[in-house]
Amino acid sequence: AKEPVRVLVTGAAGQIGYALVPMIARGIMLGPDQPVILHMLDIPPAAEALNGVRMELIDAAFPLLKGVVATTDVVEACTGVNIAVMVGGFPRKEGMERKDVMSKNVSIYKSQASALENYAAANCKVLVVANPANTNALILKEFAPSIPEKNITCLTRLDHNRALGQISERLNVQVSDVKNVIIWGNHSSSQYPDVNHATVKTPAGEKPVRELVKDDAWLNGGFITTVQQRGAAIIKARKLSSALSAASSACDHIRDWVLGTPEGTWVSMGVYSDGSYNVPAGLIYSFPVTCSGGEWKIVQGLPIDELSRKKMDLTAEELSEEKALAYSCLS
Ligand code: NAX
Repeated sequence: AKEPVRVLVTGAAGQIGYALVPMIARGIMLGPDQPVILHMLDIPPAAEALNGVRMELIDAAFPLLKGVVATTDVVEACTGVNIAVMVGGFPRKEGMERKDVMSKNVSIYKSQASALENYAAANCKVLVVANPANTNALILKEFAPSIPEKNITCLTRLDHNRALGQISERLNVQVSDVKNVIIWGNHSSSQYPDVNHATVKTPAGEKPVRELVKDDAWLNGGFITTVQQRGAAIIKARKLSSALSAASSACDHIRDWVLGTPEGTWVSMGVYSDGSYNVPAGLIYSFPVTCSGGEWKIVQGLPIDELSRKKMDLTAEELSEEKALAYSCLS
């Protein structure tokens, strides 16, 4: 039998946490033969709710779940974890300045970085979900220097999956037959959802999405804004932000990272830029990646047209500004 993997979920008493922990305990994240021990962290005002989640996990009698740590102590939460899914953060409230929200998250991610640095298992893989996801991940990287930078990522897989979903709806094809969309840049409305390399499996072989959709105005306009604004549309409809889709995408992100992407398929992940595609090095930026042996690699050599270049640069600029704002909160 496999040794259990310890998975940390911060903000576990929140809405995404509530959708995510049962998925992890059922093997959706790490596979149906991989036992897990869940570490759940939240803050003292949510301690009672967190304990309720712990009780429900026990009540669900998940065969793969070998233990639950539910705590408000960041050291206890981080100790020995192999995977850390960072969902906890300070949300933007009406009337708050961007700088004030940033400053709260910078201080949260700085201190949780130190706890992971000192107490997580060697080679711990980190996925930041909480917004501003890319910049929180960057702060975490800065303050956990002994964690390899390749191990620190942020979630743009939800945006990626939203793009697959839009193409599938538009063409009336199975979403599992659509692949290789790309989310470039920030997990914000400046992101660039790119279909230039995306394909659909048809009885006559793989066809480019552009050839099948036959509507470049939509692909360069309405499609992009729908994906960029989907989070806001969910809030409008549900009066709550995306939770089940965010949790499911977080499982997809970790599963593909650990177990590998299928041959010929890439996914989008926010990773530390090495300057690929002339994206400034030193930002956490979403790229197309393939994964194998527990490591991601940026897909190289894709041709980039002029429209794409502009959109990729625009979202990089926003990330550089966020980075500067985050650093200004440190001093
Ligand atoms: P909730 O407000 O329901 O839950 C957040 C939880 O985090 C709360 O239980 C809160 O007590 C806890 N928390 C706050 N500070 C903490 C700290 N210092 N340590 C540990 N826990 C702490 O929000 P939810 O809807 O679950 O969303 C969580 C985060 O995901 C938000 O930042 C949200 O913006 C972000 N999202 C990111 C997405 C992505 O694709 N990257 C999509 C979904 C989501 O909007």
